[in-house]
Amino acid sequence: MSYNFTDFLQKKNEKNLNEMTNQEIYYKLLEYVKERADEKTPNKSKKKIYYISAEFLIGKLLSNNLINLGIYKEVREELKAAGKNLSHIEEVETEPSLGNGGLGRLASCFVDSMSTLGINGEGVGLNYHCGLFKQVFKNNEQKAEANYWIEDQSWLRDTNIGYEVKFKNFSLHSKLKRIDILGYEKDTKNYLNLFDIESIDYNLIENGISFDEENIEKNLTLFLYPDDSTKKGELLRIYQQYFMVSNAARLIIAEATEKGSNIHDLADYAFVQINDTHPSMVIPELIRIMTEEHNISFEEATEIVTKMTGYTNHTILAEALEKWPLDYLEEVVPNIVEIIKKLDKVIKVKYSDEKVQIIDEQNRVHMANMDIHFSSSVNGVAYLHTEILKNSELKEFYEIYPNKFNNKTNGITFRRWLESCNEDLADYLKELIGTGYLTDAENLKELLKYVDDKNVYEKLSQIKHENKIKLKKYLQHTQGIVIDENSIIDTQIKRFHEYKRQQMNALYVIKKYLDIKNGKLPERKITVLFGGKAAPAYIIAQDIIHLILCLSEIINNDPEVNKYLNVYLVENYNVGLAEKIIPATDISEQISLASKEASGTGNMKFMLNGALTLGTMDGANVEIHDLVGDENIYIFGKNSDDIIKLYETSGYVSKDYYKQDGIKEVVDFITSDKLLKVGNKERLERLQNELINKDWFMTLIDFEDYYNTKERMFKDYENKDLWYKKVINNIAKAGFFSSDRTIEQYENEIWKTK
Ligand code: 26Y
Repeated sequence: MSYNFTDFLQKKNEKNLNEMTNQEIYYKLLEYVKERADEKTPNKSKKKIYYISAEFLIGKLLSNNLINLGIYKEVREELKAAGKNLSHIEEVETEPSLGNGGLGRLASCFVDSMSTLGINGEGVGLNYHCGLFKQVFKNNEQKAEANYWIEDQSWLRDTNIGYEVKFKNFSLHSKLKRIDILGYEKDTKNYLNLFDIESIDYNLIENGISFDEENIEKNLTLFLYPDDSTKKGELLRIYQQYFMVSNAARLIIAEATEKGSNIHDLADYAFVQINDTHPSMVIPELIRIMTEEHNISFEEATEIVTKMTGYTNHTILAEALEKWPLDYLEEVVPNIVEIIKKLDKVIKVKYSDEKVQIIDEQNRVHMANMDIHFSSSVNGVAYLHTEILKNSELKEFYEIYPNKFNNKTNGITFRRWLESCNEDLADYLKELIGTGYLTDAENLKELLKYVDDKNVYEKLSQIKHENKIKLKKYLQHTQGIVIDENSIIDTQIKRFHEYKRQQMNALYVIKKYLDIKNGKLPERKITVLFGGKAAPAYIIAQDIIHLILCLSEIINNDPEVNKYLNVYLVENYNVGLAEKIIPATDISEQISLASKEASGTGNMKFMLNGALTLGTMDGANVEIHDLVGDENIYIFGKNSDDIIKLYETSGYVSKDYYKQDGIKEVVDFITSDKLLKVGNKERLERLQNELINKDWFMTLIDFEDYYNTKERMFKDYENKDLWYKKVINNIAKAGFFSSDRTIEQYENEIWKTK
């Protein structure tokens, strides 16, 4: 029954493979994979999970789908026989940019795992036509351009499903687009449901990513919520969020009704996981539909909705917890405001504590507070993060609802983050321990048998070296960057944010540069790689990007220094680049200020691909540390208790640290003549001033420990046996971070579809 790609082409009377261009082959593969996916039946169970998320950072899908269909190698061989190279064909695919970073990538790993585990669970989100901006560098600064990723032929499938969504001044008709989510070697599949409008108008885009923000009927799904620093930007986000959840609510009710629900029993048919507060309006929207259209009382509707929803928190940063002004909501969705006010009243009657109110004294709606009161589960995304939620950030809520709080440590799909991105390592693991780890990642522990085997060290180091060469070729050909495959590769790739402290890594680079200039030479060349975008409205993050680009210009062009140190910030970091950079990396930089990174998932990807972590005791680093032990990870810096106390007592004064030996000189270099010659004075001075006089994320407090720990790492790297023993320990313990484990916990402890 099963037919290969060549059979498919013959059946369609296509040209021979060797006569086709890579582009033509890509589109034929797309068709072929879609046809193969048609053979799979959607998962079925009475209860279905709706994972609603404003972001799904799915990455390219061709190779992942081929792997999940179990035909990756077969197709590659067919192409090879015709003189074609699958990896060149993969380059033809555009990368959807339906997300910012960790939260969106997590949602994508989760839909992959739900399909792989045969859980009836689907993603629901929006089909942003230009998604997140494309980053380009000009004059050592970040510029934003529109990223048109949707082509005539794509993984999106049209459906006949669509609903009427009513706003205050107009209605919009939605159109549902779907992407198949294939499980790993499964006969079943799920969908990623992306709602869209048909009236999108690309002509609204003026230049870069600026566009007419008021023309909602034509811009609703044009971009991934771009700028919330203005009222217009915030209103657009409210429109997007309501459009997303109103459609989700309609879909849920339609699918449940079809299966026989009378809506009173909707909680037996559906569970909604709310990914951060962006989809929170689904709670009042479901209550509104039940009361207005199904004759259910407000009390009963509230009870049903509470039972069928769960809220995941991804941050403790106050500025990321959404608080919508009531009058903004009035302007867009007055019907929802009525419900929110009723819910607020229920809480005001029960509790007097201002901290747990839904509507505060300034008439702002705290979306997270509404979620916590009116859902049945509240979870953090790593052990430490959940503890901080319970004991400090959401303490008042934890006292009211101790049983709602639970932890679900994040995970990553090993199909993409090992099998697909690091084939050589995956093949070698199979040679050593068989294929058991593919279905139960904990089986990676069997690698520990080889922890003292020098042949294994040798082979792992060869694979790493090969991956460095592959990365070199790729970066050379796409970005004109030439890295040295014999250098140690030290990588920090993630969104730019002060709490993630790329600025601390930049200070390290300055110190290393000064060391080299002073004759203190590293034993081996160091390549420092950065990648990441900064929100267009986030000035200091742009300044940090500017500093790194200036440093890279100076260092890479200085013949005295560039033999020992190279620094690159790759342009337009995205999922595809991560897949190439991670397998080539030796040092994984996870250096957030303790308590601030909820989990991190890059840390898990690096560990699985044989890099060692240089990190603070933050997010999931804490669990990596617990698993591998002190000797297999490089931990530095203050811990979260100390940091939380410092914030409470306002006990951190950056200037005190600035004055210390070894720090002042480094910070002063930011506005040295050398840098000002290639950089923008205003940006560099602003950043330096920030570090000396504010430093809200305490860069300077951890700098010395960071520098010393990194030096120790470089020294250990020179002892291959020591280093690769640690690498094996890391890969062997990475099984815990499979998103299959995370999803099994959601299923067993919250969703219970089976
Ligand atoms: C409100 C709006 C501006 C907003 C947009 C995007 C707020 C937050 C976000 C994205 C947050 C995010 O990506 N959080 C990350 O979630 C990951 C998955 O749980 C965590 O690993 C990571 O620590 C956290 O920063």
